[in-house]
Amino acid sequence: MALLPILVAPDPRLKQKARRVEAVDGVLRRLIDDMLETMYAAPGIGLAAPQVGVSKRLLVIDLAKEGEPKAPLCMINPELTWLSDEEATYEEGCLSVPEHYADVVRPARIRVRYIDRDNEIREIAADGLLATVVQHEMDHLDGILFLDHLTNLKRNMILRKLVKARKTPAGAEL
Ligand code: GNR
Ligand code: NI
Repeated sequence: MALLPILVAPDPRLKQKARRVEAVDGVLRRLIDDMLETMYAAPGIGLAAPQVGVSKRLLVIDLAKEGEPKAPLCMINPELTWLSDEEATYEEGCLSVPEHYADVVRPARIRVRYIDRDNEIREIAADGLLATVVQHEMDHLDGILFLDHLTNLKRNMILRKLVKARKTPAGAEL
């Protein structure tokens, strides 16, 4: 198991459309395990492969709260098969947009079809936070960040701060 470095915006690799996974093999399962370990360590409730520099249509999610048993979800080549007209607003954050949070409006309920880590085709319905996180992670597979759902003004304000924070790491003088 290994912790993988998480890319931070603005990074061109976060803007690329990821490629479909061709085979669920041992190499991919190792990547899934490393992504889960990286997500738990961050800590985060979701992580998409492009965030660790791997351009594959693969994501992991775990909404279990601290103290609850782990409940890892792994989705390979996920596709939304249904979206509700009803919308929901959540304050979103992103491990690739550290320390910035903003309200994002998305469909409130979805159905998503995917391959799991045992190579089985699955389809689940999701609402609440799970529906939001699945959509947030699937956006990453298409090179979209939650910032892209905000006004240009808000997005550019956050991107400028991220560039500045990179030039001046936490704790540095000036
Ligand atoms: O850890 C995360 N929390 C979160 C909160 C609200 C909506 C989406 C998320 S996903 C985020 C981890 C992440 O960046 N996944 O891509
Ligand atoms: Ni994210």
